Amino acid sequence: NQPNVDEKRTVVKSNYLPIREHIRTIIEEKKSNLCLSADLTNLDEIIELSKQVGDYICLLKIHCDILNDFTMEKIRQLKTISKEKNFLLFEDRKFADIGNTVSLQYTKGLSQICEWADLVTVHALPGDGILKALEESSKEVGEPRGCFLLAQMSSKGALTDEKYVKATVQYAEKYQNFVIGFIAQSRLSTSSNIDYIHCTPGVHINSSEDKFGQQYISPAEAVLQRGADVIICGRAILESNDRVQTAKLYQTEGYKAYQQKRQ
Ligand code: S5P
Repeated sequence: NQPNVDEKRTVVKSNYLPIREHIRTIIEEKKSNLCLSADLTNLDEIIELSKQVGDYICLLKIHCDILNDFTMEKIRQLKTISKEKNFLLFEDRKFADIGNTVSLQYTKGLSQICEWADLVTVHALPGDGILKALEESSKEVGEPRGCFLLAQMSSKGALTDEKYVKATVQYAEKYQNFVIGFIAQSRLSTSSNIDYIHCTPGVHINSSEDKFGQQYISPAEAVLQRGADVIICGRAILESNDRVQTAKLYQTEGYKAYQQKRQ
């Protein structure tokens, strides 16, 4: 006998912290505000990497549509590691379609994202129906789910001007249970006192840009000047000579700034 949706929700309430609080707790417990952006094309490699660096990160972000070897069995293995190592799994899907379509993209297809991704990214561009659809779909699984709204992008020429950012924040406030924070390049002012989690990508110590318009800042700048809670690092770690040591370095740098900011 499968529990019905309401029974599943009761289980959620008793077993899990709300997701925003959960992330803050992980950050404090593990002394890490590092999100590793594991932009690799092989899920076996991500699984191995997550075992090696899992202790030093609070979130693991992937792009499941670039994986050559995606299977639900493998993604469940990654999920098990995320629970053992206490980080959340984050699919950077950047949903950007009408509500009905995103809800299908979220729950169906080969990757069934909603089943395993604690967090996803969503563009505000289509209007707030996108959030209504994703939130409704997320309630069908027996675990808490949340999203980050993309408010500002790190890439040169991004069209996310002030008016767009303001409207994005308003959507976040309307769907404050599902939208747990923002992908942003600055601290966004909100009219509520919700402690939205701000994640900042485009973080690299040794580089200032890539050849396609990505723009980088240091972990300290991201946290102290731009107001990030979580730093998102990809190639800075993936392309280093020693991924584990470099992850530790970004963990240390990021958390030092996080503590400084919260004092
Ligand atoms: O504005 C953004 C938003 C995101 S989610 N800029 C970004 O770079 N990202 C993602 O962060 C991007 O899709 C990639 O997965 C990661 C940055 O990778 P890096 O290798 O440049 O650190």
